[in-house]
Amino acid sequence: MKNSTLLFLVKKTDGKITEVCLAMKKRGFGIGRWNGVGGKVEDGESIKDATIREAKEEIGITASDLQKVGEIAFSFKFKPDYNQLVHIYITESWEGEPIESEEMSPAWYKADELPYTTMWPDDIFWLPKVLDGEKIKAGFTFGEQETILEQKVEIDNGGL
Ligand code: 6U4
Repeated sequence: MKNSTLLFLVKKTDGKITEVCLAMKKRGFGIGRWNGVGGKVEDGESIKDATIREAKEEIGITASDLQKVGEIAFSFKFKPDYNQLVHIYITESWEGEPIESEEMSPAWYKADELPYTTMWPDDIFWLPKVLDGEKIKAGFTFGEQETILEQKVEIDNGGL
């Protein structure tokens, strides 16, 4: 399965995540959905370097101090080319302000008011756990029209 990355910039208050930067995907895979920033890992590139590169390309910031919070295997029953293992990170550290690119348009949301109905349908099953400080390992299988056919979400605070 090919590797891809997903990064959420977060702001904390008293140690708790209170704000999350999402970005609207303007083209291609996932168009019309709010999500973290990220994309495919290129040959010879480390997963962390890919995460930093994609964040720069998509919203113009230079992220550092990435915290790995999850891994999710996505299978698309009718579009196996889309199958991917997504490596998920959060960070409170970056340089620059998120800005719009050709690919994505960023916005800040309160952590307890994320627009789950215009996000990937799997997000509601794992992102609240991540924002609560848990680490997860998960798997989702999508059917036609990106509906969830199967899912498994495990808390994995030791393994990542
Ligand atoms: P190009 O070829 O530049 O359009 P690239 O930016 O490399 O592609 P893209 O946009 O295909 O990659 O990356 C997919 C992004 O979507 C990654 O950040 C991972 C994320 N992603 C994929 N399936 C997801 C899902 N079911 N739920 C989710 N994020 C998903 O929240």
